[in-house]
Amino acid sequence: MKVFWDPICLLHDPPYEILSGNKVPYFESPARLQVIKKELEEHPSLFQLELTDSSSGGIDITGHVETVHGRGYLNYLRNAYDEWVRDGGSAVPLSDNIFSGHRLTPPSGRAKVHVDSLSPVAKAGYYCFDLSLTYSSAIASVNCRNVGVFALCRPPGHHAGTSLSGGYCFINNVAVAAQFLQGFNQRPTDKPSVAILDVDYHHGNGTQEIFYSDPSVLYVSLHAEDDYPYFTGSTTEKGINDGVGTNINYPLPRGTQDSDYCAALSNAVEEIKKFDPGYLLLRFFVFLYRGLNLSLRLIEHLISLGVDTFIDDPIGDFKLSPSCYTRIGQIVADLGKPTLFVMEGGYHIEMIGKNVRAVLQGFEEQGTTDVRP
Ligand code: OKP
Ligand code: ZN
Repeated sequence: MKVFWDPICLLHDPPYEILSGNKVPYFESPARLQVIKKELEEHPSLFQLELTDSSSGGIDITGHVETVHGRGYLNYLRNAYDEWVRDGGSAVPLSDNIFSGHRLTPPSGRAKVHVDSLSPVAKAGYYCFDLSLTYSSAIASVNCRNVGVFALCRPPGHHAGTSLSGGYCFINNVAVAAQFLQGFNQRPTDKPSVAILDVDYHHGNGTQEIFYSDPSVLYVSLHAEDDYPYFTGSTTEKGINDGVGTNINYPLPRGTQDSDYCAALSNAVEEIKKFDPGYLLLRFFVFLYRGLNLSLRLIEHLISLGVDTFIDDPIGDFKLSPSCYTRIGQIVADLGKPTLFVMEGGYHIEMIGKNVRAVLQGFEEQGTTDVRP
């Protein structure tokens, strides 16, 4: 499996966050990415890490990001830190709870700022959203022989809506990738469908909002009921207008363990199969392409991969064991389609690498046996 990462994803490094009124070290740390990277590098026969070269330019991702996020919001993200400091604010990098107050400042009517002229921290604030990484992963994924591709990125994205950031998230990586893949796979007549399966502990309110009225994107989420972000994720949220039926939530109680989780995940996978009438046909072609050693793959499944469902996660309240992550990968592989995994949450530093590897390895090994004649 190809894994794409970029050192710019390490730049975003706030010193602390406020949790229940207490000042605590920032859980969404660069160490998360380092640990996962190290774990995957130790298994070179399974994972091939590739550096995305975002600094040398090449691909302009702005247009793709703008299909998901409002221009005013993006300008705000670019300019917020400078304006904050100029206005006498603390030079300590902004934490997400301050960013979530974005509606306090008018997002439009600002002068364009050249990224090069921004302060180092503001630059980090601009670049570290992993736009290039996810975009490059999407490109690479369609050219790659492997059935699975992993975008090893941070900060996570699934709480970021069209004009809203929160929960460590600023740019919705999986949404940008989904829109990109729809454009890339475009046939003259119809817009291809994609499915996003979100297995992070938290509900992806941002991804849900972005595609809520879009019938071409199925969003399916498993998450903790009554936990952050608190106001979204119920089973009654099914989409709106043309998008009714293409948003499916599986809220699960705190304390959920392996067996209940996997049962819900299997149901979610069945819903994705139902959404896709071409499922059996494509499964055949995946096999055929492999046999013919063709490299073309159309990615239609995206996984928002969070491992904060782990029993010892410091902010999640599920009780999944390490072995459950292999199982999650196997159940996802049962969809039998080329899949892009995009990193979301997971905050237990000692186990985050092993749990992520287990999902990817479970997917890869199951997928391999699956398409063998
Ligand atoms: C991001 B992702 C709970 C505070 C939660 C933000 C959590 C963001 C999670 N008292 N703080 O979905 O992993
Ligand atoms: Zn999460």
